[in-house]
Amino acid sequence: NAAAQIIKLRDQFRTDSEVVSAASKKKTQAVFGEALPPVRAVERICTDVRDKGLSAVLHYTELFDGVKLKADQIRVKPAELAEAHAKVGDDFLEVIRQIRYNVLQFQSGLLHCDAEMRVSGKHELQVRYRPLKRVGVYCPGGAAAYPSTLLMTVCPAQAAGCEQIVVCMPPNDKGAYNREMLATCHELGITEVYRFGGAQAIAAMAYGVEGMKPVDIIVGPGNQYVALAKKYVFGQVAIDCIAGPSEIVVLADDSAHPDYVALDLIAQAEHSPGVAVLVTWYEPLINEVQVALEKRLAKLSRADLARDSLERYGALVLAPTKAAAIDCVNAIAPEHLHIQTRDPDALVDDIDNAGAVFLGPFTPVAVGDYAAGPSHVLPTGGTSRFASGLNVNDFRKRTSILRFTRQGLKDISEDVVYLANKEGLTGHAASVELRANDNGPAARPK
Ligand code: HSO
Ligand code: ZN
Repeated sequence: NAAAQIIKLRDQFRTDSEVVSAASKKKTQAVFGEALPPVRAVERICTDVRDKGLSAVLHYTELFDGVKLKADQIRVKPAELAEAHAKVGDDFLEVIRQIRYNVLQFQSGLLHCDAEMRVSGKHELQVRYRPLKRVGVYCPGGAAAYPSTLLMTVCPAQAAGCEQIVVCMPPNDKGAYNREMLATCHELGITEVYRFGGAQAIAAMAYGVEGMKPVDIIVGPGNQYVALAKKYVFGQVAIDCIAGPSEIVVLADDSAHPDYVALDLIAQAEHSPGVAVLVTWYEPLINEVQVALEKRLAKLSRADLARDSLERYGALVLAPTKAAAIDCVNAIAPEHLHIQTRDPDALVDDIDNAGAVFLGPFTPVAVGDYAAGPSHVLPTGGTSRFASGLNVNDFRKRTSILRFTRQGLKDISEDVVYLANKEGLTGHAASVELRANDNGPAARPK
């Protein structure tokens, strides 16, 4: 029941996009002259950018971000990137380098290998992977600046061997005017950085605009408009996922330290909004965590944001049994699951749905968010039922390669001809029969 309630609360994010709320009315009335639900507003922005190009991007940047950019200000100049890098300080760069190393090492270890086999002992099949050529990374600049998100999106693409990586960030002090963000781009070797944010940035990357070629895949988190725009342009380009608010479920028993649990919940709740849920079958922990939350929130800089998330999307769930607790986690299918029990290994096999699982008291989600190696771009909103976190192979595509010999073709031809004729596609059948019945030279006679 608790799971059902949490899922309902969380689904609100999806249904919100289809209704005209007070907030969306105010926003869209001013921009479009009529009240639109977010999903319709995003459709308008994307088609406008597709049809009118850069002028539409600049128009929406002015209306939504309140920044009037000239065409020559949209791309961050190489000198600006170099200057940010020179001024940011060695401490910062050393951290970025170390994390980059961790992420590259992990992601490189995941690369799928090309494969080769003979099927039915005759024909030769291969699978070959190639990197996508041009990647678009979106980095949000709303609640905070996120150099970590640059690392967690750019490094997997680099491990895949992608040649061109483009970064779009909103034109503000958390985005494309932020020293750490620009310095991180420079450190990672990114030279194409644009001052676009929101749905207009996603559309610009998908369709291309004057001065910016279209990309093959768009990755990275963002607000509701960004998420809806990615959904809209999917098909024109690939996307990683439709990212919603951060989520954590802590699965704990009587061994869990209430302060540890409380801070893990707070850490995702401070994303504002963040979904933070404790599931336990040890009743006293509920109260203990409640007390610990109050104590910890009192000392926190983003306490108001965290408190707001916890009130709206937080829950402390008492499950009747351990098995019921596991069912609850699988039903929620969280982005992050942190197992804080005496023997986490004994539980992890029963978890079917989670973007990332953190085992034991010394593996807080924050280590995954910042430094461990797996990307922190993970499936949210219950999508870990079918989706996975961003990884190096998302930046590669697969091509199958086939080769038959004359005998191999003869052997398979009957099946092909039979099924092609059943489908009424006699041209298909004929293309095989011609060869199977031909014992002459394979090449055209000179
Ligand atoms: N927890 C976020 C990622 C993040 N945390 C960035 C800190 N910075 C993803 O769910
Ligand atoms: Zn986080």
